[in-house]
Amino acid sequence: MARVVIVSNRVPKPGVEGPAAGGLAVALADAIKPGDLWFGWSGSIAKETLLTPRVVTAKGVDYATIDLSKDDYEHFYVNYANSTLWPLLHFRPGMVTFERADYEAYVDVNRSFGHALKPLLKDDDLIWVHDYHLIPLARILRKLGVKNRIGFFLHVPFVPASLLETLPNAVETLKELCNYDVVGFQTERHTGDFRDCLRRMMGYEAEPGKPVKVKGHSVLPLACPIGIDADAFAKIAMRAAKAKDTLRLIESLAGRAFIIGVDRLDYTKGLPNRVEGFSRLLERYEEHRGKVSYLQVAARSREDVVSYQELKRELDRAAGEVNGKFGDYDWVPLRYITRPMARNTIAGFYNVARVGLVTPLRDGMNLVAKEFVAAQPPDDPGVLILSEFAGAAEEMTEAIIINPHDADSITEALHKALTMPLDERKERHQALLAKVRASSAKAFCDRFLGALEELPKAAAA
Ligand code: ADQ
Repeated sequence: MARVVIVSNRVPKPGVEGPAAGGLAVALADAIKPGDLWFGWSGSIAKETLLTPRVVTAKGVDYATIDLSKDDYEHFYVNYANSTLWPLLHFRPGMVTFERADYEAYVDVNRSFGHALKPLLKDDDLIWVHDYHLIPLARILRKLGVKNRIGFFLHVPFVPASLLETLPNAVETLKELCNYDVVGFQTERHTGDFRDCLRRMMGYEAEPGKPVKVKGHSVLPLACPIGIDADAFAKIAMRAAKAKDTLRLIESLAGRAFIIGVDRLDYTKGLPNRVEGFSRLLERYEEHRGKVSYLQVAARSREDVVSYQELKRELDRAAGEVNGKFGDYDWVPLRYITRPMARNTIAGFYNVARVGLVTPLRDGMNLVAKEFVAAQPPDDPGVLILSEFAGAAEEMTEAIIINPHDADSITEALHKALTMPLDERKERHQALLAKVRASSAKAFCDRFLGALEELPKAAAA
C-alpha cells in the first residue's frame, strides 16, 4: 500500500500512551505503518504560526508538527472550531457563536497547514484528513498543485439540512467538503444527511453508495464506523483488573455494585442529566441506597471555552448535592473526578463494573461504549446503558437504549441493569461483543483507505 499521510488538528506525542492520545490515536494505530507520516498542530502556542514543521521519527513513523500563534489558537481553535462547528454539529444551534473574523482565521490556519504540509508530500501518498478543524484543507492543497487522492473523515455527527443551513457559510462548507475524493462519516444516518444536504442545498444528484458528481470531479460519501481492537483491549482490562489500582477500588467498594461513566467534561456528553438520573434512582428505589457506588470520570477539556467552564460549575454543584442528600459517613454515592485517567487503569475499572453509563446528548460514535463491552468478563458481564443519540447505538442495539434528555429513562435503565439476571446479561454481552469485534479499528482503516485507494488517481486530480 502507498504511504499514508494522516492530517489531524492534534498529533499524538510519539511514544506517549494514555489519556492525551485519545480515540483517534488508538483507532489509527492500525493504519499507521513504518514510513508513514502524521502531520498537525503540536498543541503549543508560539509567537507566530510556523510554516516549517518539526519532524520527530518514532518506530519508523514521522510525526511533523507546527505551532500556532495565540491569535490563531483563539480564533481558529477556541472560536470557529469549538464554538461554531462543534455545537452546530452536535445539534446545539442555540450555543453556536459565529463571527466572520473567526472563520477567516480558520481558513488561514488551514492555509498554513497546507503550506507546511506540501513540501513533505510524495506523489503516491494517500492523504487522510481528520475532523471538523480541517474542512478547507483539500481545496488549499489542490490550489498548491497537490494531485494525490485526499480523503476526509468526520469524527463528530453530521446534521440535517434544516440545521446546517443555520450556519451562515453552510453552502461554502459543503463546497469545501466536495473537494475531497472520499468523505467518511461514523454512521449511515450522518452519511444520508450529508447526501440530503448536497441534494437540497447544492442541487446535486446523490444516490446511496455512489460517488456524487460535482463540477468535473466526484466525491464519495462513505459510512465508515470507527472501532477499537476489542481483543487487545480485553487483554489490557484483564491484566489491569488484577493490578493495584483496581484492587484498591474493589476494596473501597466494600461489596457495592459499581457503576462507571468515563467522558471528557463536555456539554454533549449529557453529564448533568446522568447525575440527575442517578439521584432519582436513590430517591425512587430505596433498595439501592448504600448498595451502589457510581464513579464519574469527567476529564476537564477545552477549558478556554466559556460554556465548558459553566458546565464544570454546574456539575460540581450537582455532584455535591447528590452526595450531601444521600451520602452517609461510610458511603459516598457519587465519586466524581475531573482529571483524565490512564486508559489501562480505566480498563480495569470497566472490568469490575456492573453498569457502564454512556448517555451523550449527541456523539459521533463514542468509543467508551465499545471499550466497556470489550473489557467485560464473559462469565459475569456488566450492562451497558447507551444513548440512542450516540453513533454507537446504530449497531449496539443489545445495550439498554435510553433517551438521554429524559432523566427518568436513565433512572429506569439503571434499576433494570442493577437487577438484570445473569443469563440476560450474558446474552446481551455476547451479541454486543461480536459487533464490537467485527467493527474494529482495523476494519475502519481498511474500509476508508480501501475506498480511497480504489479511486483512479486521475479522477483525484
Ligand atoms: P471524544 O468526544 O473524545 O471523541 P470518545 O469516543 O468517547 O469521545 O472517547 C475517545 C477516547 O478517549 C476513548 O478511547 C476513551 O477511553 C478516552 N477517554 C474519554 N474520556 C476519558 C477520560 N475521562 N479519561 C481518560 N480517557 C478518556 C471524538 C468523537 C466521538 C468519536 C471519537 C473517535 O466526539 O464521538 O467516537 O472522536 O472517532
